[in-house]
Amino acid sequence: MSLTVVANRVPIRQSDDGDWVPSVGGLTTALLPVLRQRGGAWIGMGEDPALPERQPFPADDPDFTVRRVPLSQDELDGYYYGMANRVLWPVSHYMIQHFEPNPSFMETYRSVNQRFADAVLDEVDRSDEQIWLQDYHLMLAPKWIREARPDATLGHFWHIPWPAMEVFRILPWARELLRGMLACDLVGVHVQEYVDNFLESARVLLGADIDGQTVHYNGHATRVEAHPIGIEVDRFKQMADSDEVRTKAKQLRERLGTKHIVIGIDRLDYTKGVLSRLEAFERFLENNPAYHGTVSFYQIATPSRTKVDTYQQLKREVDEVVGRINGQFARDNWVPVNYRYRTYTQFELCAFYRAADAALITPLRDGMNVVTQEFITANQNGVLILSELTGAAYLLPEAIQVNPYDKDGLAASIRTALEMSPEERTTRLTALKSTVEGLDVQRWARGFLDALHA
Ligand code: ADQ
Repeated sequence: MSLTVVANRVPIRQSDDGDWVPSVGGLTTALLPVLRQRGGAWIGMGEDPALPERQPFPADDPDFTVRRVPLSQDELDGYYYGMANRVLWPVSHYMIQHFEPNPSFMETYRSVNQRFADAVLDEVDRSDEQIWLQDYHLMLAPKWIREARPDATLGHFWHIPWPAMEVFRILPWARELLRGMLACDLVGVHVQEYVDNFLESARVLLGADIDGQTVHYNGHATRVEAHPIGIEVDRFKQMADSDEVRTKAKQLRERLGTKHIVIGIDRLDYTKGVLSRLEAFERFLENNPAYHGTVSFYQIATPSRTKVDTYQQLKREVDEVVGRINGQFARDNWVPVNYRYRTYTQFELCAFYRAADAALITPLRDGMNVVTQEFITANQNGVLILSELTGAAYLLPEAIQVNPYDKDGLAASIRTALEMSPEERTTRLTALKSTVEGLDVQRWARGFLDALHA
């Protein structure tokens, strides 16, 4: 049975010598082997104008097709920068202050989703194929696919939180969007809380019948299930264990020269809690003068959605807080906050994970957060401080869990982490590693597709 994956982005990029190669990322790694084995297609918007609209991949011995849905600048502005980034993202993360309900965004979102649906219908000619849509960019496409192919097998994985019904209903188009999702046979989310929120949204907003975890609406049944995503555990283990990473980690420790290193690694996004984390570190320094000169906080932020004003504003605020903390506390041979605004390779990230005594992963809301799993896999004896407002928190009770809005609590947790006995660190990290091993991303993909088949 072949597979058609529909995602915002395509899974390939052009290398320096002009060849098309798989891009790096959990989703690509999980799904490319399935596509290679079964054949089918990957449909995405493909921002790179050099990408042909349709190309067999890999070029020398093709297993599947990569298809691009080319979007005009206006379409990109309305569908992606507008509806996805300024409407669905903030509402799903409970950050209503960033919500911009502009009807023209929704209008473009409808037409772009229609174009994705048309591309699917064009690629998929047999009803026994599985069609797997990804994420909040594609809530309406399932409905149009279903109308044209009533017997299609349609799955959808939602990578961000599905918010509480009372928050979801803030969207002026909540019912229309839900009806789009309910054309699927299976909707997957990371954790049970999001399953419950989805079911409640369907029950209250559409009057759908709920039977266990199945929604009956308009003559169609949609199962809603938790399938927590993982990382490529083996590859991260190997990278973290390589000589290159060990050497880099050692060099980093020597360069920073402090007894303790605490790290934060995120896309620069207001949901990730970078600002409040920095302020908590500032509070930690205020409350614990004995630690001055002994701790370095290393925050890496990868640029993200840089065309959206709120993200530009966030960047300015982060620059300012870093400057303020270093201005107040730095002294000869000690810079308390090391901040890098750039993208690193996974090897480089592994060196940071390995060098750290503690990771501060404190999103204000996060569907799962896989940086958590990368840290757990690559690190050998550190402490994880984790926001309780992430999907990951449901799965990782051995982390020190914090409320990211509680600055004093967060500051206190840094001290707890640095003073934790080696035995307790080991016990906690061993338990965390064992959970993360079970969440492997290939297993996640197989689990979802098997459930869709069932
Ligand atoms: P994201 O919001 O992107 O994903 P996350 O799960 O944290 O969030 O993944 C970020 C990825 O980017 C990680 O693989 C990390 O290594 C990488 N990254 C971060 N900073 C980087 C840097 N400076 N340089 C290079 N790489 C960097 C969405 C949801 C999450 C959900 C995932 C998967 O918002 O909640 O976990 O999808 O479903």
